[in-house]
Amino acid sequence: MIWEHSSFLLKECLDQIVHNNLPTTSIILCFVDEVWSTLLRSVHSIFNRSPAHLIKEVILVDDFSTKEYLKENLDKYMSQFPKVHVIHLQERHGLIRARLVGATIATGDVLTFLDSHVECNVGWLEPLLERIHLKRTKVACPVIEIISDKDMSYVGVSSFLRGIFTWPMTFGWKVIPDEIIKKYNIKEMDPIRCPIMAGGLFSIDKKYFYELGTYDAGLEVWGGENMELSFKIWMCGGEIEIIPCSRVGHIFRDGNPYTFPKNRIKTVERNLARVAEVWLDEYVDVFYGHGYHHLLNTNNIEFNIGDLSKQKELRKKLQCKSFKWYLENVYPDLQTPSVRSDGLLFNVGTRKCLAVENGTFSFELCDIHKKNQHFNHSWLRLIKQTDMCIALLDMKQGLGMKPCDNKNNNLRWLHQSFIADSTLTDHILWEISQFPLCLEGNLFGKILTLNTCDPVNSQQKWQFTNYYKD
Ligand code: UD2
Ligand code: MN
Repeated sequence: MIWEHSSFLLKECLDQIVHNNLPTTSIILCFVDEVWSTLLRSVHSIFNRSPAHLIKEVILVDDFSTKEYLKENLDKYMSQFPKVHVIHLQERHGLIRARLVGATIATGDVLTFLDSHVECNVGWLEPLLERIHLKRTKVACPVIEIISDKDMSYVGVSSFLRGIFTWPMTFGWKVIPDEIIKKYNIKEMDPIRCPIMAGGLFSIDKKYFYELGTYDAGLEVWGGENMELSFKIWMCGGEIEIIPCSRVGHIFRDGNPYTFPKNRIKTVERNLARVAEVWLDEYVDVFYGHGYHHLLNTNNIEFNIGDLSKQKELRKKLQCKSFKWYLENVYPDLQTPSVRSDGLLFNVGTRKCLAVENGTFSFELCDIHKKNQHFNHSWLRLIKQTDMCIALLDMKQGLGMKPCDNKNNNLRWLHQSFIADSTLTDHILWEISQFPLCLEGNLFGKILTLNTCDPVNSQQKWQFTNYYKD
C-alpha cells in the first residue's frame, strides 16, 4: 500500500517550475538482507512518484544476501518492471563497493543513490536533477524524513537542518539558528549547503562522480564513505546541497540489521582513519586525538590501514584545496584549532621562556617575536617546534629535541586538560612513565630535567600563551 504524503510537502514546491530537458538518472539501491516489504516500498515509491522519462533504470545490487526470498523470488517480482536490473553479487562487497558495481553498469546522466528502505515522496526527483542541470558539480540530497521502525509511520522533519560532523568525524545534524534564518531571509524551499552529506541518499552527475575518482574502494562494508565523498566534493571544487522540495523517508534503525564480516567498530575506525590520512592535513591529529590514539600504537599490529597512495595521488591530480580551507569556508562554525595550545612556553618558577637553538635548550626573556621560543602542544600531546619534538633522548643525555613522530608514544606529554590529578594540571608529565615524572626548568646546569612530580614546585609549572577549548 502506498500512502499519500503531500501534506508534508511545502506548498511553494508544487508551483516550482523545472527545465523540461532535465538529465536522466540511474537509481542505485544496494542491500543486504533487506526486508521484502520495505525493499518493495522503496522500488514502488520510485516508480509511483517519478516522471518515467527521467528514470533510465533502477539498479538493485544484492550484496550477497543470505535470505532465500531475495534470490529468484525477487528476480521474478522485479521482472514486471522492465527498467529494474537486479545484480546478485557472489561475495559480500560492503555498501561502498556494491554501490560502485551499480555505478559501472549505470547508463543515465546522473547517479541517484538510495538506501533500500526508503519512501520517495511526491515530486522528489525533479528538484534534485534540476540542481545538477543548473551546475554539474552540485551534489543534491533530499531532505531525509523519518519512517518509524516501530510502526512504519512517516514523520516530516524541519527543512532547516545542515549535515555536519563533530570530532572524531561523527555525522550529525545541526539546526540553522533563527537569527541566521532571519538575517539572510532564508526561505523554507531554499537549498541548504551542507559540510557533510548523510551518505545514503543523493544525486550526482555520473561523469563528475568519476572525475572525482568515485569512492575510495578501499573502504570496507559500512561507514565513513560519506565523509570521504563530502570532503572530496567540497575540497575539489564541488558543492553539497539539501534541496527542501525533495523529500524521501528513510527507516532509521538501531544498529545494523546484518552482520559485519569483521568486527563493526574496527571496520568503521579503519575507514575513518583512511579518510583522515588522505584529507585532513595537519588536522589529522585532531581526529586521532579524540579517542583514536590506539590506532597509532605501533604494537597494534592488527591494525592495517591499507595502501593510500592512489587516494593521495588523486587529491594531487585534482588540485584539491586544503582541509584548512574547507574549515574556513565550508564549515566555519566548527572552530577547530589544529593544536591544543601554542605560543610561548613560560616557566612559572624561573619566570622565563623556554628556547631551543640547534637542539640545545635555554631560558630567555619571553619574546613573542622569537620563533625559537614558539612551541605547540598537539592533539596527540607532542610538544613541537616546527617538526622537532621535546623528547627524553636517553637517561644519560636527558632531554633534547627529536624529529616528531605521531606513532612514538615516548614523545607524548600530558598538560592541563589531559591531566586527571588536579594538583598537577600546570605540570607537564611524561605520559608513558609508570609513576608521575615532570618537566622541570632550571636556570643553571641542565636546563630541562625530568623529576618526580611535586605539586608545589613552581619550576615544574608551565604556561602556553594560548589554550584552545574543545
Ligand atoms: C547511513 C546512510 C547509509 C550509509 C551509512 C554510512 C542514510 C539515510 N543512510 O547509515 O547510506 O551512508 O550511513 O556508511 O544516509 N548495505 C549493503 N552492504 C553492506 C552494508 C549495507 O549493501 O555490507 C546496504 C544496506 O542494506 C542499506 C545501505 O547499504 O540499503 C545503507 O546501510 P544502512 O541502512 O545500514 O545504513 P544507515 O542508514 O544506518
Ligand atoms: Mn539506511
